Order: sequence, then C-alpha cells, then structure tokens
Amino acid sequence: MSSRLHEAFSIDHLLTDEELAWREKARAFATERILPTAEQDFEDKYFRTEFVAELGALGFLGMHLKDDGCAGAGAVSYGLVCHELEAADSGWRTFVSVQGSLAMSAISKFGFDEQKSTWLPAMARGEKIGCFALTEPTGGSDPAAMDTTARRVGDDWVIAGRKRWIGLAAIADIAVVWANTDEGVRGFLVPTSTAGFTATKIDGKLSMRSSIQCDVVLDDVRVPGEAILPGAHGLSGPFSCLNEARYGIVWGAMGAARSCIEVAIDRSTSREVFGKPIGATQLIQAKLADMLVEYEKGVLLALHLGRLKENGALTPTQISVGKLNSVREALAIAREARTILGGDGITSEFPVMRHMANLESVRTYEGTDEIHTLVLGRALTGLAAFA
Ligand code: TGC
Repeated sequence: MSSRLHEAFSIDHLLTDEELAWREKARAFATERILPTAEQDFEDKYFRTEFVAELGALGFLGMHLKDDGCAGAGAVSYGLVCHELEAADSGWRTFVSVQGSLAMSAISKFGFDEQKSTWLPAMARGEKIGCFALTEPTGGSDPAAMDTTARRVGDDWVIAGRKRWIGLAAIADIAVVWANTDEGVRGFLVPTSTAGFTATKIDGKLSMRSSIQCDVVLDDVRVPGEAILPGAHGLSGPFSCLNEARYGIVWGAMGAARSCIEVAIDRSTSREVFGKPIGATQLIQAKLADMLVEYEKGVLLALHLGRLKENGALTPTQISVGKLNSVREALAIAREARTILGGDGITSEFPVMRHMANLESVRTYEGTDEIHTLVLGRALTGLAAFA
C-alpha cells in the first residue's frame, strides 16, 4: 500500500496479529508472484497454473473452512487475503473464490464425510480443482428457472443440461452441479472425467482475461447415488455458497480500488502540467479525496460485515449491501483514476483499465447490481420486484 494512502487511512489497529499475518502473506504473493506478469497475462489470456499449488501451500484455498486440511481462519483474515489478491488482479481473487467459497464450501456445508475427506484436503492443497455449475446460458439471475435436470435411473443419477460462465471448469477435477430433480434443486459432485461432461473455455473476453470461464455441457452424465450432496435441498443450498463468494467480493473489489487510488496518487505527484504537479490542483485533489472517502467507507463496511460473519450474525441482505457498494464504488474509483492518468490511463503501462475491465465482470457475477438492489428493495418493503 502506498505510504500516503496508508497514512491517510489504515485499519491496522482494528486487526489482530493473526489477521495482519494473513494479509502480509497475501500481499507478498500478490506483489512478488502475480503483479510482475499481470499485464502480460491479461493481454495473452494466460492462466498461470503454477500459482494454484502456491496458493494452496500458503493456505488460501478454503482458508475459512474448519475441515481437515483447511486453515480454519476467520472471516476477516479471508477478506484481507481477497483484498490483497484482487489488488493485483481480480482473476486470482476469483480463483480463490470459486475454489474455496463455492466448490469447497458446497462440499463442506452439504457433503457426506467421505466426500469431504476425498476432496477437501486435496483441494486445500491445490492438488485438485473444483468448479461450481449453477448459472445457465439463458441467464444467471434466476436460478429457479434452471433447465438442467437430474433423474434417478436405478441407483444412479443421470444429469442433462448446459451451464455457462462456470469458472475453472475446463481445468477442474470435480464439478459441483446444481440440477432440478423431482424433489427440487439438488447438488451433485461430478468428476469432470465422467462421460458426457464437457467444458469449453469461453473466448473473446475483454475482462478477466487471465482467468478461465467455461461453457459446460452435461450430456446424460451418469453418476452413482452417493454423488448427491445430502445436505442441500432447494436453492438455499447454492445461495448459501454464493453468500460466501459475495462476502469475499466485498473485500476484493476494494483491493482493486486501492490499486487504482495508489496509481492515481503517484501520478498526481509526479506528472507536471501547466508548470506544476497535477496533484497541486484543486480538481485533482477533489477527485483523490472522493476516491479516498469511498475507499474508506468500503473497507470499513467490509470489516464490519467480517466481524458480523465471525459472530454468525451476517445476513444475506447485509451481504447484498456490501457487494453492491464495493463493486459499484470500486468501478467509480477506477474510472476516476483513469481520468487522472490522462491518455496513459488507457494503456497497459498502468493497471487501471485492467481493473476496470475486470470489475465489469465482478459487477455482474455473484448477483448483478440490479439483483442486489432488488434484494434491498424487498428487505425494505417486504415486496419482491424481481419479475
Ligand atoms: P427463492 O427462489 O424465493 O428462494 C429460494 C430459497 O433460497 C433462499 N435464499 C437464500 N438462502 C441463503 N442465502 C441467500 N442469499 C438466499 N437467497 C434466497 C430462500 O430463502 C429460499 O429458501 P427456501 O428454504 O424457502 O426454499 O429466491 P429468492 O426470491 O429469495 O431470490 C431471488 C433472487 C433474485 C434474490 C435470487 O434468485 C438470486 O440471488 N439471484 C442471483 C443469483 C446469482 O447470484 N447468480 C450468479 C451466480 S455466479 C455463477 O453462477 C458463476 S459462479 C462463479 C464462477 O464460476 O466464476
């Protein structure tokens, strides 16, 4: 973190030594491993597979889970790690989210003991990769309308349907697949090597270019009866995993915002126009001040939600407040930072356009701005206005 931003706003005194240690580990990984190639990887659409085991060795995968092999860290520690990873690139916070908050959380919350012992330690080490197949090509906002089905055939289940925007699916070993059954929505653990399972990387993305999102086809994929996640009945199953991922985004998006503010401060003090540093002008200072105010509010909200989560008191409505605010304000900060950088701001010499492009995805996945707005509208009025 730049020293000027740190002096203006630091939450260090509100964090425990353990939380600060997690943050330092993540900051070091982000700085030493992700950042040196972040721009090039974004341009090349290159996913660095070697980081997966490194993230596992650092304890970041499923780090908030208490299961065997997982670090059992607190919610704030996890949030701080998301913050630091996303300050480098949203793609790596997304990786940790999909693996830990979605796939591993689903197994931890709803799995048989044997499913947990088979998958969770290996996933925590980064030896096995998971994905979370909920969203379908017809749209992600209304999972209740999903077309994917699972039907009983003897002791087995046969799953048929299509999924889209599934992070990591093409490199995953195991997919958590959500499907309609005659008893409502259920979750299944599907090894991606199962006949009929196909994952194809989605190309042509101008956002999240160094991370992997896929189309998935489930062509009568046959899995044994014990592939079902016994604890998940209905949509509250996948939604409770989405809560975990959305919580990580509350912290993560503010990390991307921080990176943009740091660059903007640096530019403001080093770039001269009309014979003086642009940061000596009132217009630039007003922009920087507004960015700082929103960043401070966003981080304090994330910390507040983290403490609520640690006390088991965090509600989905509060998560919607955080997800909506963090991503919306991070995008606004990125746009303002770009104006301070002038024309150079559109180049890959600076991380701002990369963050801005990535945040457009973050704004849409895990519940769009519009969905979270309507969740809040429903909480305030008691009236659902989704349809
Ligand atoms: P409704 O159908 O009425 O409720 C179904 C059940 O779910 C419960 N529920 C929740 N439970 C826990 N946490 C939440 N946040 C929950 N929200 C709803 C609800 O209580 C009910 O339970 P039960 O026991 O009565 O059956 O749904 P709703 O009217 O409450 O919600 C409507 C709406 C629009 C809020 C919901 O459909 C929604 O959140 N939509 C957005 C879904 C979304 O975020 N999709 C994007 C997922 S991202 C993705 O799939 C890609 S993964 C990332 C990657 O791979 O890269």
